[in-house]
Amino acid sequence: MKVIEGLMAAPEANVAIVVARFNSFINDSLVGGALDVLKRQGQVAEDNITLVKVPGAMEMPLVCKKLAKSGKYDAIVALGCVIRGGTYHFDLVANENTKGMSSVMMEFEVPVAFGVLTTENIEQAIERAGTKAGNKGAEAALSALEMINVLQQLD
Ligand code: INI
Repeated sequence: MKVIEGLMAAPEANVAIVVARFNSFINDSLVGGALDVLKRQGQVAEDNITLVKVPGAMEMPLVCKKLAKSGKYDAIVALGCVIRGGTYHFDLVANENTKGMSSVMMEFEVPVAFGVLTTENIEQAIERAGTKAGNKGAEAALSALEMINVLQQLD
């Protein structure tokens, strides 16, 4: 049986992190978790990590598309947080964000790790940004590292 699976170290990789400014108090913790994983587990060189800040989750797919299209990055880690409010706005932003980023991944064959929280309230967001439910930024970075290595083996 042939098994293809990714290691977590990717010392030669170039990785972009795209982060939304909206809900930045949550997103900053997601970035911290992602950087920690990329550097300590992935052994990705600091110089090979690019951080791009965008206004909100709605703008993330376009920037992910430009980065993927450039051919410069082995993976993109998308970090943000959409918190439900009193209106339908949450669904629009969350749906467009998810749809847009998954279409970038399929079109350009560059993994876009999904570290965008979609929560009912601020408490749920805090729980997932480095407290009792872990750090979804760190988890997204881990999946980016694994995908870089899986895709390398498939190429
Ligand atoms: N952007 C987010 O990243 N999270 C949110 O929770 C959010 N809400 O709820 O409004 C949000 N809105 C801004 C949106 O992403 C765009 O930046 C804005 O509409 C300008 O295009």
